[in-house]
Amino acid sequence: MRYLTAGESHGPQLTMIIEGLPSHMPFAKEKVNAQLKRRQGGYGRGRRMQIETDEIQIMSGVRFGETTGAPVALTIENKDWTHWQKVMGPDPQVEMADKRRISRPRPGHADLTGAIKYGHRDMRDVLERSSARETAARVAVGAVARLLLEECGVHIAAHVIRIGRVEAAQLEIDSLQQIQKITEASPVRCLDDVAEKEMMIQIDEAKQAGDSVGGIVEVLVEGVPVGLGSHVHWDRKLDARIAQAIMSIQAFKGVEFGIGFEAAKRPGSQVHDEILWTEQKGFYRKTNRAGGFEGGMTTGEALVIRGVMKPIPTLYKPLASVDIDSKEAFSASIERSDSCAVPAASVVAEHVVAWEIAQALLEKFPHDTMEELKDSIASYREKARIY
Ligand code: EPS
Repeated sequence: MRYLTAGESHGPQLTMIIEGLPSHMPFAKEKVNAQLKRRQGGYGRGRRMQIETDEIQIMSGVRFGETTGAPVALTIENKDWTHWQKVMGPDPQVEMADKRRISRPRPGHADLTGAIKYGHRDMRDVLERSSARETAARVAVGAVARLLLEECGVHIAAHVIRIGRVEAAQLEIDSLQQIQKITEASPVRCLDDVAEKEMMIQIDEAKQAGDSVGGIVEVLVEGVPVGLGSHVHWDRKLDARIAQAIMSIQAFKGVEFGIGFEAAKRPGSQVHDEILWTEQKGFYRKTNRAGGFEGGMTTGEALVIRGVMKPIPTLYKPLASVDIDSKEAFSASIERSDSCAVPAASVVAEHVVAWEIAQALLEKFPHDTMEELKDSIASYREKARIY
């Protein structure tokens, strides 16, 4: 299974093509739209999100509420396009193209490097595609993967564990449904209601100071069968592929699994997870410090994946930069922006992970039809239990 996305932040639409889904997968458009709505929210978002109402249009591959097995093409309209038609249209319009030309690169963005690499004198041609608007496309694609995972008994949740200086307390919450319920009601998608308030103050302070804040999100996945991914070759290791997926989210700078970087500080006896067995559960681990992976394969334990997002680099507080025409120093100009997109990024992280797991599932099990996929997963799960 594979996908492609296309679309600029202020172009007419985002376009997604997913190829390789099984036939007869129930396709509830409302479920995809509900995920898109979750991504649009969160405390700290800017004015653009008041303009957009992200919803998919299904262009192919779905009939009477089910996939046919043909490529699924989806689009999301950019409502802001109405303000940008003359600047972002495909036809030559020299006058208007000049009007919104960007010659002043913003520190921390792809602007300058992308312009040098692709030979653009107008850095709008870089920023329009590097914009995090593209994460709407990836949530749509991940939400489709999630429809498949749901059918196969795999469930995902995410929460925000840090914003700026504020860290959430580690709370024992017993089910993913509970995590989903609490985060859905939290403006910063945090489980700890004391930290939540401090996080919001932190975002307000950053906004007032013309600054931005980053944070850390954690994704949890349950119900993943043992043995997705592979130890036999570097590019088949599923944790490595998930790491790439997380790192490819705009502004993400690091990723961890389980206890992650903490492993460097502990002796081996406090890092590795002891193996146990019962008739009912089959093999399982006493702890899950590995975050659900050994040898690049899923162990059957819950996946625990964290990603760190840097503060958004579009600042009201100017940073020094150099104009590409005059080569003179200037203070970066003010742009409309979010002051914190970490809560939204936790939703994006859920969906890029969903895609990787769905893809790994389809690599392991036959899947021309949904029935074939579900039957082979069920018999493999049973074999693994009594192995
Ligand atoms: C973004 C800048 C802002 C954000 C945008 C990402 O958009 P604009 O330039 O139109 O004000 O709102 O995020 C989205 C549009 C979105 O859907 O998340 C950027 O430069 O990355």
